[in-house]
Amino acid sequence: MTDTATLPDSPTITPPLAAQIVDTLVHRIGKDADAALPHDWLAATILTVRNDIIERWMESTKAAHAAGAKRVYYLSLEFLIGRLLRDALSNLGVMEEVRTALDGLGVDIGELEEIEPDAALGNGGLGRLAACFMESLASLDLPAYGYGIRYVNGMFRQRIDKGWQVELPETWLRYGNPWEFERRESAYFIGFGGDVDTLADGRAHWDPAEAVEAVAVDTPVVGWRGKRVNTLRLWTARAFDPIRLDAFNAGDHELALAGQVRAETLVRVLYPADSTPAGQELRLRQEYFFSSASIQDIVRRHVQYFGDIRTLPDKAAIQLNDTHPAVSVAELMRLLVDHHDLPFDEAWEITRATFGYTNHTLLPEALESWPLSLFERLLPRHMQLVYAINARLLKEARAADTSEEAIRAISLIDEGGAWGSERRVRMANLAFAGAHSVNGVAALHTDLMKSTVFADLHRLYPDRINNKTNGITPRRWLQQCNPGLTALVTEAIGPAFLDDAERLADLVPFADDASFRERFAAVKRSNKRMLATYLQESMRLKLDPDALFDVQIKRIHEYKRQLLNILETVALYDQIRSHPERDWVPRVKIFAGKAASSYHNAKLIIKLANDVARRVNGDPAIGDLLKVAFVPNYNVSLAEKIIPAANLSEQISTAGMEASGTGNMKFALNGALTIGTLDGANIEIKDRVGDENIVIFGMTAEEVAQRREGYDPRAVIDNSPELRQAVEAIASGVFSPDDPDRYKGLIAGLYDHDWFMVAADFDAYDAAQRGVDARWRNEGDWNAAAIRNVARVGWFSSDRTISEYARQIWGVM
Ligand code: 26V
Repeated sequence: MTDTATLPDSPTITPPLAAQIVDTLVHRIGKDADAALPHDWLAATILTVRNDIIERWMESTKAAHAAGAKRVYYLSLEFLIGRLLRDALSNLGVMEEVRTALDGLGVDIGELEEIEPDAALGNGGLGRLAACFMESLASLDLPAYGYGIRYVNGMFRQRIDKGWQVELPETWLRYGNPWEFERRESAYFIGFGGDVDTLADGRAHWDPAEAVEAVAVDTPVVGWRGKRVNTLRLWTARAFDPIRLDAFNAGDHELALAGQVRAETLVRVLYPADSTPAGQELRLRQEYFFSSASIQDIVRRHVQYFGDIRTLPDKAAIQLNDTHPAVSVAELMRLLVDHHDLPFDEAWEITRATFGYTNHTLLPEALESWPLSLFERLLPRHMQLVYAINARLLKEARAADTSEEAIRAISLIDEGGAWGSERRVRMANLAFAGAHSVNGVAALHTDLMKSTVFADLHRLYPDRINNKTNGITPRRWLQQCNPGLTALVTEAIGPAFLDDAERLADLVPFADDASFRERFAAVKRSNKRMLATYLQESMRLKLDPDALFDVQIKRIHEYKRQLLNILETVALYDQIRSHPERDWVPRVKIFAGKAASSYHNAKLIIKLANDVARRVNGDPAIGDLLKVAFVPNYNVSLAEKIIPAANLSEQISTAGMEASGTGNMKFALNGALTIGTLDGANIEIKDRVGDENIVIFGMTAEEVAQRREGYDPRAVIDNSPELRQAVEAIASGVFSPDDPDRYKGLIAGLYDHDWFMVAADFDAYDAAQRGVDARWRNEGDWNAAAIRNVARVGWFSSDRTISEYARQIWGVM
């Protein structure tokens, strides 16, 4: 199907691709071309290209084995992969070939791409980063495995019903999943609860009360140019006894199947990790389930290939994606001490040398900890090991002359408060202690890690914290989602940037070339037209592609300040109504994002965006000067449609709160200007694109921290006529005539504490937006700035990020 000469061991003569697809359709799907539905064609196409992928996959695996290569293991409770067909075809370089073959069969490849389910096994940035990393690992030809959970229901599907978010289950596996391979032989025993017998030699025998079997399901991950194919190994759960026949025969059919149901419950649903810390026992069970299966698999592979468990750190680098897999530290210790008979100290050396830990948020409410009683009941042996690790850690701290207050902060155990709050196991401290590297995801975030949550651990281990600024894969986020821009850039500077995103810098001089600017603007306009058509069809909203497309798409969270954007929209609406004669820049405000189902204010913000949209869009006095769109069901595939069409990228979090952001990078790479605060990776984007090519406003993280002291939001609101007008309009029910009190509580929160400093940054934001209007009127200048963004953000490729991890943390490059 592809150039056969490059295929390992493939026969030199293969039937034409169209014939292969039809053959697959008939023999694998069991349908003929006349009876086939679009899903059948999709499955037949995937299964056909998969053959090529499988061969490369086996080659990659064999080569790594033959070389005795060190492997990277990326443990993550979330992988937000999205659709895979276009990614695979594009990375294999067979897109046109497959398109032509399907054309010949009367099948539109675009239609097939659209019906592929979007695999949403993640909440947001952390999960999407894991998916970008997997792609870059394969593209850089690094042998790597991703480990996670194969959720039957991933991220919920969002419907907007009368402006409210409604959550529906996403059934991405409904038609099966032609990308995956169940490996029934790769199965592991996962125990919970029970008792521990401590043996005389320090080892222990754990006798779990309950157990399930973890079964591997593998998905190939194709790197750029098909160089390498790695494995994403997701665990599913199976009961050891699929049915209790005694119960069944006694007529209790539910009890007979209870074990299987319990096992399936483990992998049923993805937790909304960004609402409240899931205090649920099930969440801890999920974490241990996938950690144990993954660590057992890694240890099994190591012993099988290399014989001696003591060389593990030379051959395996395990990266913990946040603290969700942190129990892996205790699990590896358990295997080394109890199963491989290593002395505790030696096991600890090996463990620390093997693990790296990445932190993705500093918000205190997001730091995981488990009630000690729950941890002990579910994982009694791990509890003992946590105590033993803690004793060692605190001994080291005391030897380093650490204050008692610092000792309390360093301890793996939160001793609980004076009000009888219970003792808890701190997963971030466990991950920190059990890893040789602890990294943040943007420069500012890493600095704040050192000065805030990990200050005392940092003093004890000053060399451990390091920065790895996030990145995104330019294959999905430029080449695949924006073929128009990719073609234009290739025409201008040649194809080198396809293999090295930093070569985009060759585009810088073209920002001053008027004819190139026009062609660039034409590509952007065509992307906007496509988005407008899509939104017209999907939500019956008519948009003017010549308006400024101003976009904020991301999880709905108060710290991300969608409310700031909505308030500014309301203020602008009021201004346009009061002064219709002025020369307004026509704008389309586009919002999309999901709110955790338990997060009341976030859901109210969605409703507010929809209420404002209804009022503004239906106001004849406004016409096309302002439109507001809340696009339902934000996911990876929707982002791929919206980002290439954006002119302005909203990255307006309260400074110090967004660890990095990665959407910010995607927009800049697609030629949008950023309006943003000095937060997360925005700072590094500014440093690269230059102050003149980004719109920065608002308080710095330091200023936010200082301002909290004595902050009086009411005074701020009263002093800003625009803000006050907007806030009062919302609070008095202008946008919710059916329920005038709807936003009373939300607005009262602004007056009362305004934790996210919306009021404090409002005037600066509003002024920055009017500055954006002024810039937009100078088309040439705007396009030049947009081109400079594209040219200068190649550094934010996840290839760069992964090479830094590879060299500085994993030792594999
Ligand atoms: C979790 C929680 C839980 C409690 C309520 C507040 C809250 C807020 C955020 C989170 C998210 C935690 C993990 C996460 O997704 N972090 C994101 O990781 C991205 C990749 O590094 C990064 O770009 C985002 O800035 C960061 O929010």
